[in-house]
Parts: sequence; structure tokens; C-alpha cells
Amino acid sequence: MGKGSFFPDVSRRDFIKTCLTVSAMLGLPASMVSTVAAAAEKKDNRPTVIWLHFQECTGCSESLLRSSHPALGTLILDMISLDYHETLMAGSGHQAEKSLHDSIHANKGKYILVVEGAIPTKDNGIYCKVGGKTALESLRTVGEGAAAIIAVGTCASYGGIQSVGPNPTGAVGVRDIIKDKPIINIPGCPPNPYNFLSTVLHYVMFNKLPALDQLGRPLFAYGRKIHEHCERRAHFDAGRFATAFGAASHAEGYCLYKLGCKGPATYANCSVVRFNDGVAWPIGIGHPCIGCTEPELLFKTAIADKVQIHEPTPFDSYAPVDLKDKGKGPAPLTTGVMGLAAGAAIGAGVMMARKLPDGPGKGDDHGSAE
Ligand code: FSX
Ligand code: SF4
Ligand code: F3S
Repeated sequence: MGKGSFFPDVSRRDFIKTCLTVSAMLGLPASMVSTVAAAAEKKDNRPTVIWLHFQECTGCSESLLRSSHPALGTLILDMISLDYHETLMAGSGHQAEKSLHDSIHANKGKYILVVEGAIPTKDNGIYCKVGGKTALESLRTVGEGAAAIIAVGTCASYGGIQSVGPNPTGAVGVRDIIKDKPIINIPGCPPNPYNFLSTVLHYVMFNKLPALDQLGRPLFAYGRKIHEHCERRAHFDAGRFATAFGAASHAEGYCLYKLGCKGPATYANCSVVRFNDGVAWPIGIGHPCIGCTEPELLFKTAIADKVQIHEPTPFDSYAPVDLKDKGKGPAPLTTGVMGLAAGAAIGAGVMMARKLPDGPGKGDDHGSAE
């Protein structure tokens, strides 16, 4: 247990690191970290959340709540009052359905509905049923009393893999069904847990949803393309491309565009926030971005197909490419990270959070980052 921390199992240091990252992501000044921390710790301010699962793989819940770093999942679960979640709750059968029914009526007009998975619409929606009700019925019933709906993952946002042609079940996203509620999409297959956490914290702090783009995604997380902050961008600008998986050009960290990278057409912050406590992301480990946050890219454009480049001009804060480094391996990563830190406040904030020392005995709490 973390001594001095409001959250059991989260050390004060990990908590402050997480709040620092959230502040940077939301574009708040560093001085507001304590406001973010206070919002996260406010017990009487916890929004009631009902979480429904439809057509999906549950990777979104796994990514959000079972993250390798316990602070994130714990914070998410402690910051909300989670009344119903089909894969997490202890109750089952009629007991579970009763708690859903009771929560809807006790919190009418005030709860947040989180939807994970696509909704099949063909043949009256019979292709997905939970508790005897179709996904379509549940979404309409539970959605009616919600203050806002968060569609988590690409399936709930746009239909995801289930909606790929010929789309035998008529799978669609939440926004194709519900038209009269604020809906926020947090796409990604799976999405980054920080994008969900920051959205909830924004709601708790400001009592409103963050600004969205035309696809309903929070601008703070999906306002820029992967390509703008990619650690391989310097290679793209210098025309150095990996030509085949396993080739020397691939091993040397060259740009993955010619292997089908969708980064130039994909809006997301993976290149800055990354996954697994900030250590890994697809392009960083050598796989092209497959555009998992984009409705027309994920599973709808062949992985090897190249996307069109609309803005070929180099991002102006990137460090110059030193061609003498050719073949030295890690140098490309260094140039990319330098450009990232120089060019983007969010990157700087996230990097700062990562640099906070873990202190003695990582996971316990013998010191304070404050
Ligand atoms: Fe979809 Fe989420 Fe991809 Fe899976 O639940 S966005 S298939 S990671 O898990 O909905
Ligand atoms: Fe990075 Fe892909 Fe852009 Fe290359 S094409 S710089 S790998 S995002
Ligand atoms: Fe998805 Fe591309 Fe990020 S595949 S996880 S948007 S790097």
C-alpha cells in the first residue's frame, strides 16, 4: 500500500507522475498538477459509470484497467463509481441485471455510459445479446438516461473490425445509433489508457467534456498526426526508408512508410504518450502504424498499402539528420526524441513525468516527488 497516497496500492510518486502526464496531455500548465491531483482525489465528485460490452475482444478494458503499470488502472477504478461492468463485476445473472437497473434509475440523467464494442444492427440486432437483451436495446435504454457517452475503442467509435465488409451483422459505432447525447470517441484498438483517464479527469475538473474533432475525438489526444512526432520522422525527411521486414534498413530504424505505415494519415498521440508505462508503441518496435484510430484505415486499408502524403514539409522542430550516423543503430531514435522534446509541450510534460525518479524500492513509498 502506498503510504501518504489517497489511493491504496498507488505510491504518492506514481500518483504525481500520472497527474503530471495528464496535465501535459490536457495542455494545462505545470502549476495545475495539484488541481489535477485534487480532482482525482475528490471522493464526493466521482461520476457514476455504467460500462457496457458489445462486439469486441475486451482488449480495451485490458489496456485501460490491467495496464502493466498499476497506478493507471487503480486510478481509473478509484476515480469513478463503477456500477456495472460485465467483465469486472463480481455479481452475475439476475443480481447483475438488478444492479444495472437500480443504477440507471438512481442516477438518471447524471451517469456516464461507457460503451466498448460495436453494435450489430442487422436482423434487429440478434447477433449480440447480453442478459436477454440485444446490444441495440441495451444501448438505447441505458443511453437514454446518460449525461454523456464515452465510446471506448475503435469498435464502439466506428464499428471496428466487426464492420469490415461484408459486415455480416451490420455492425456500427455508437454515434450511428444515438443522436441526442454528447458522445465522445476514444478510438484505438486498443486505445491508450491515458486518453480515457484524461477525458474522465477533464470531466471531473471542469464538469464538461473536452473539445472534440469532427469524428468526436478529444483534440488534446487526437489533434495531431502520428507522423508529426514520430521518432523515425528524421529518416522520412531524409528519404531513408525500411524496404523489407528484417532488412538492414529495418533493423537500423529507418522510416516505415514504404512498409505501409499509416502514420501520415493517422491522428493519435501514441508517438508521445506510448503504451506500457511509456516504453513501447508500434512504430518504436518496428511495426508500421496500421491507423487503428481512423475509421477508414483500420482493417479497411491493406496493411502494406501506402497512404497519400498531403503535407510533405518536415516538421520544423525536428533535429537535423546527421548522415554520418547512418548505420549506427540507436541514433535515429535519439534524433526523433530530441525533436519531440523540443517541439511539443505535451511531449515535454510526458517526458518530465517519465523522468521523475522511481525512488528506493519502486512500488513502495519511502519518499515524495512533491
Ligand atoms: Fe475493439 Fe475493444 Fe480493438 Fe478489442 O473492447 S477496439 S477489437 S482492442 O477490445 O473494442
Ligand atoms: Fe514514422 Fe510512419 Fe511517418 Fe515514417 S511514415 S515517420 S514511420 S509515422
Ligand atoms: Fe494505433 Fe498507429 Fe498508434 S496502429 S496504436 S494509431 S501507432
